[in-house]
This record gives sequence, C-alpha cells and structure tokens, in this order.
Amino acid sequence: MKTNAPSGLTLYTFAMSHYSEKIRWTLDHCHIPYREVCMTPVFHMLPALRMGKRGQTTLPILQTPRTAIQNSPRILDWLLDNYGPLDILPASHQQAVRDVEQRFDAIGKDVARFLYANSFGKADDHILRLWTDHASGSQAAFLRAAYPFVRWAFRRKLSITPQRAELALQRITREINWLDTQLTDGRFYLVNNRFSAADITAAALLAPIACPQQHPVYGDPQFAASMADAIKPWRDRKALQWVRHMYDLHRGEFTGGAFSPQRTRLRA
Ligand SMILES: N[C@@H](CCC(=O)N[C@@H](CS)C(=O)NCC(=O)O)C(=O)O
Repeated sequence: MKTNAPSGLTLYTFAMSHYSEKIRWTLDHCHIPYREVCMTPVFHMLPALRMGKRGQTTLPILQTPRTAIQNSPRILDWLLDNYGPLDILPASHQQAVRDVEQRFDAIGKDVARFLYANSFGKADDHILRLWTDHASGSQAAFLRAAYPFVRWAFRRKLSITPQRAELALQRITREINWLDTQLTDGRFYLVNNRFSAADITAAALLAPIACPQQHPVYGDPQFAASMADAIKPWRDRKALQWVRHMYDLHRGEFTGGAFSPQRTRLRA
C-alpha cells in the first residue's frame, strides 16, 4: 500500500446495494480505513447529484479528502491509483479481472429488478423496512407515508414490468450458467487461481440471490424466507454455492461502522 495514500475516506452506500457491497468488501479486504454512511432512498438523490457531479444519483460514492468518485469501476480505478498495488487487482491479470467485473456489473440492474419485482406489494414485502433501517425518524415517517408513490416511481425508474422481470431472469440465469461453467474445471477463483476483484464483484452482485449469511441485509433469514420461492430454481446451483463459499472464506469484518459487529457476526 502506498505510504502517501490519502486518509479520511467516506463511502456513501445503500445497505442493500450490491454495487456498494462490492466496494465495501474491497475496502475491508484491502484494509483501507473508511467510514460508511448508509443513505436512505429518495433522500440520497440530492447529495449524490451534488457529490458525483455527473448528473447521476447512483451509489456507491467514495468521498476522499480531495474529490468524490461515483460508479464502482471508477472507484476501483481510484483505489488502485492511490492505494495500489492491490492484491485483488494484480497487474499481470488486470484485464481478465476487469472483464469479469464488467460482466457481473452488467447484470446488477437485472438483479435489482428481479429483487423488487418479487418483493413489492407482497404480503411479506420487506423493502420498506430495509429502506428505513438507516433513516432518521422524519425520513422513515416520510417514506412510510409515501411508500405507494415511491414504489410506483421506483418501478418506473427501473422499468419493472413483467416483460423486463422475465428478461432479467433470463440474463441472470445466463451469468449463473457462465459461472457454473467456469467452476466445472475445478477452479476455485475466477482469475489466475487467486482471490481478486473478479470474485468480489461476482459474489457481491449475486448476493441478493445467494443470500450469504454474512451479508447484513441478504443474510437476514426473514429476507431469505421472503425470496425463497423466487430464488428456488437457482438456490442450489454450483454458482450460488460458490458465492456463499466466497463469503465464508473472504468476506471478513465490515469495518466501515455502518453495521454493528453483533449484527454481522451473529450470522458469521
Ligand atoms: N454503475 C453503477 C451502478 C450503481 C447503481 O445502480 N446503484 C443503485 C443501487 S444498487 C442506485 O444507486 N440506485 C439509486 C439511483 O439510481 O438513484 C456502479 O457500478 O456504481
């Protein structure tokens, strides 16, 4: 790690965001100190626009002493430039790692679509609870009152229609098939037989489906139970077992301070 690396990093996330988990895991694994701020949907929009300066409202955003970086691949680039070399982004296999990263980043929206399509409006819809977990009292009250409208707006923003949900299912299945195929030759890690950002990205992006017990949101038995029927066709696939195994072996502690150690350790 570079000795002149900047300190004072703040990672803005949603607790349930799989792209946020990719960066959170990277920081934890690389022992880069940071503070995590879990934002509340809707209330994240203005701060994200202001910090990101790219006309986009997505999280994660990494706030550094000098700048703010939005978009997880750009955050990895910045971490490599400022804290490199990083064992998870080896120079010798950089392109192969980034190719796998891109592949799983590309289904992130499909995973979100699948998740919301199978949660919104169901009797055991946990989304409001998850969205308000880190909210202030007034934010939670607003979201509770406005939930039907926010849910509608969210469906529109993510294009959650029966057709798009079906397409999402097909695209996720394609990547699960790909991952299964990679693993049939007996390999354990996706690139160069070593744990890398390729494994972190694949596992983090599939965590909402694999429900690894260490995950502060998707490891929640209540959440897993609410998604059990939807996830059933994939649950025991080699690819998803591999995701849970990556969490078992490499997830380690959540050091950003947003989740109580008790909450994450209980399931570890
Ligand atoms: N390409 C982005 C995608 C991030 C993304 O889609 N984040 C979602 C949460 S998983 C988000 O912030 N959605 C809220 C919004 O777009 O306002 C990345 O890799 O960081």
